[in-house]
Amino acid sequence: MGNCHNLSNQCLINKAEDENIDLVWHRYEKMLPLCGFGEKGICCRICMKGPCRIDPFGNGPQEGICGANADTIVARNLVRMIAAGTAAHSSHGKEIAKTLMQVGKKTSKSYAIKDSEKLRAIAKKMNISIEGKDIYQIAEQVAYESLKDYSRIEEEPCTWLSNSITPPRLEKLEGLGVALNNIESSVADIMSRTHLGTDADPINLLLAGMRCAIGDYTGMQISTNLSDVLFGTPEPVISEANLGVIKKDAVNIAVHGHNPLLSEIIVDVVDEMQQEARAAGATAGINIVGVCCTGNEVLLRRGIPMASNYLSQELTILTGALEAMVVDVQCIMPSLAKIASCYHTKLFTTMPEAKIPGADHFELHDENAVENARKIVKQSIEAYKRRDPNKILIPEEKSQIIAGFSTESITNLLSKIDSEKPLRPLIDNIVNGNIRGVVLFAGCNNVKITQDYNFVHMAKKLLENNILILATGCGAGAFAKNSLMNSEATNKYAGESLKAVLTMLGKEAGLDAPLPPIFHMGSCVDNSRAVDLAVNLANELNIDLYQLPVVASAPEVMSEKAIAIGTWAAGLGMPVHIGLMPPVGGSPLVAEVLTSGLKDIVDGYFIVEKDPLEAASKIIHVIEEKRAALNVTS
Ligand code: NFS
Ligand code: SF4
Repeated sequence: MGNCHNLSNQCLINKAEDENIDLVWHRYEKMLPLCGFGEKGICCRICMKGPCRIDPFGNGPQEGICGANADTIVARNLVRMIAAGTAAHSSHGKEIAKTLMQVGKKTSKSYAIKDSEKLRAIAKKMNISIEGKDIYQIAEQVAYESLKDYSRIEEEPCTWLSNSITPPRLEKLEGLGVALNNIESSVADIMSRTHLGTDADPINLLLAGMRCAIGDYTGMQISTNLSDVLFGTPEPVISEANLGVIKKDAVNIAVHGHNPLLSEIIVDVVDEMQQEARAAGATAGINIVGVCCTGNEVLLRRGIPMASNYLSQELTILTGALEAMVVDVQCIMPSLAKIASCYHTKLFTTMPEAKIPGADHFELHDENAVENARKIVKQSIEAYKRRDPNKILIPEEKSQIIAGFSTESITNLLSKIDSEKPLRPLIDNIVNGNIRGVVLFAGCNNVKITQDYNFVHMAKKLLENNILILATGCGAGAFAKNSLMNSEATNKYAGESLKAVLTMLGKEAGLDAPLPPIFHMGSCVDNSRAVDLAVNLANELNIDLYQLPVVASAPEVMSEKAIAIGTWAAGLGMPVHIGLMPPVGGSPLVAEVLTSGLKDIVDGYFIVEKDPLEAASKIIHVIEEKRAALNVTS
């Protein structure tokens, strides 16, 4: 089977070729060369006089039929990407808030409050009085106030924005008119102003894009915090990652997508159905594995192993040992249906807004969630009996991981060292230079880059330079799969002073080994956790976010959601590294604003660098600059 070693993921790509199955990499090859106009963002399909495209070399048309030039077209396209990303993330949060509302009203059949302590803390943060209220009344009110962030008419900033960032940052965003009052109207505003013949000013468009992206951030805060209330706040947990977590003798079910409303229920019903699976011949019972951010959600809260991040999702089916893939929303390749049809694998869609031709649709509503989850598991057990043993090839690769680094779990751990001021030990170690700075890795995989390569190579260099890493989304998936989230990785890759800190913290945690050098904070919406940590640090130091030696990075950026995240991260003051140029190259003006002009307005800005080692060097440079400005250069 070609040149694959130790049954690696590559073996499955070879297997696909042997079986004449196209995977994402093959489809990419067939797509080359990619459309240069699209890549530069200078094609416009906004009205039917077009499509129009601007000649980037200056020989052909320099304006569309309506007169829109490259700057207008690029800015319009970009902010529409932000709007789509924001819509995706924040509708996820809205579903969670609506579910919490039902729980509060005691009308939910499938969900309950798992973390009432967090619920009370949230109420306090939202200025909701809890005097004399029971937990359900508090839940209802928290849900109500959160849902207001999607519907507010009054011109005041969203609650989850104003209660979660530093005071100077809020003031700055308000001054710029980007501290939005309503997430959904910020999306609608983008669609409206980018309609033909409305906003033609690239700067005005970009500002609206920033406001919408801040809405993306707000929706993430809601997603993370209310999910914690319903499903529990993550605590450190040991698990495994990579395709090797798929078990030969188990009924393997992958949960894929983003919203924990589905995957939590699947995990719940599995316990009662283990016997049935064994009776069907699966001696190892039922094995749930995660893909993409839904995978991250159940990994952090339930210790469910992670099979794959975005780009290798198809490979889970190629193992021939996956009975079912259950998907909810976002980042699900439609190709899964066709690939599943070449195997015994069932593909289940579960959300009304995300159907895939060829999949079986079991819609998950509060009234029937448990019942439908059981049906899905039952059909997966049935599928097990149809497995073709000749088609099974499970890679051996898997890594041990420690995940579950919520802001709360990090703070709890630190409070063992200083119970009065838990953040102090972290701050002291940043100030004395043992930890030079912090990089938050987020975002996707992109087929334009060898999967996980940039994440891994950047991380190794940053760790060597005593920079602590936080990770979410498919970035976290990349590190988990590549053995960078365990104690051994600290010993192997962390610079001396970072290693000493992590070893000390590991001891405090009762681990007898260092903490991992990269903290897995969760799914993409859990970028809010990293912001919370940074905001707490900044508040403790009485400074604003941009002054911290903190940088965000999405080296294999791909989705519209990632564009939204990058934009708000810059809006909150962070330098944001991205490994690929977004489709803005056709407007030197827009590109200049994003990589430089933005800095004067919001302190944050984009650094575009594809080469991982070069990117790491640039980040280190920025971190040292920030340290110097803070006067902590030791
Ligand atoms: Ni984030 Fe998570 Fe992954 Fe990218 Fe998609 S799964 S929400 S968008 S590809 S990191
Ligand atoms: Fe062309 Fe203008 Fe229509 Fe876009 S909006 S397709 S640039 S005419």
